[in-house]
Amino acid sequence: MVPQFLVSVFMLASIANAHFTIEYPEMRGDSFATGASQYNYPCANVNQTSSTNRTMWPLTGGSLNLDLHHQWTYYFVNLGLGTDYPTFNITLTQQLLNETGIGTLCVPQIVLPVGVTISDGQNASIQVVTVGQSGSALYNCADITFSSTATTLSGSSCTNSSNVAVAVVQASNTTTTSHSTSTPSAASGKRSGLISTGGAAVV
Ligand SMILES: [Cu+2]
Repeated sequence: MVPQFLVSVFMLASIANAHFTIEYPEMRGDSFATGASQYNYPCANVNQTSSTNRTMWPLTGGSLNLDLHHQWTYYFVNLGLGTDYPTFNITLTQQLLNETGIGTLCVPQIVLPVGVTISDGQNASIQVVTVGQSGSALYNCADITFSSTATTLSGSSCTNSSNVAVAVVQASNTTTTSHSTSTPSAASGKRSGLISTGGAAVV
């Protein structure tokens, strides 16, 4: 019989090795380093320094590339305007998104919400939050400068792993008699199938 504490240690180790990284824009720093923890809001305890790298992002929004290490996650992207530790009060994910699959998730352009006006040279930070089955969130941040000459990643430089998919979480149909009475469109059929479990988490 395996002692319970050993099982716990192994589980913790596997959890710590997972988590996620922001591949683009460049992450503020190593959130796996000693003293950092992705469990820490808002930016995994990774501090900004005078040498903080800033990626140029187009004024209308830029690319986001994540390396995700869990079987599934909800994820959120928030924006904070300012140079030093801005508040992440602008959400860039207008809907609740459920990502499935371990690998690369690349969004060619995260479009800024209507009403958010950006000036050339504006500094900002991006916060990516993932939430899994336990309810505890993971955080990573990247620092950017909005620039009128910046471009988005395109084509082969921004593709998802073949096993990675994203579905918008929506209220499921409350009809209880049958799943076969409606004929979902080709566009919505597969995606809604991923999440039509009455609100329960999907692994
Ligand atoms: Cu993890």
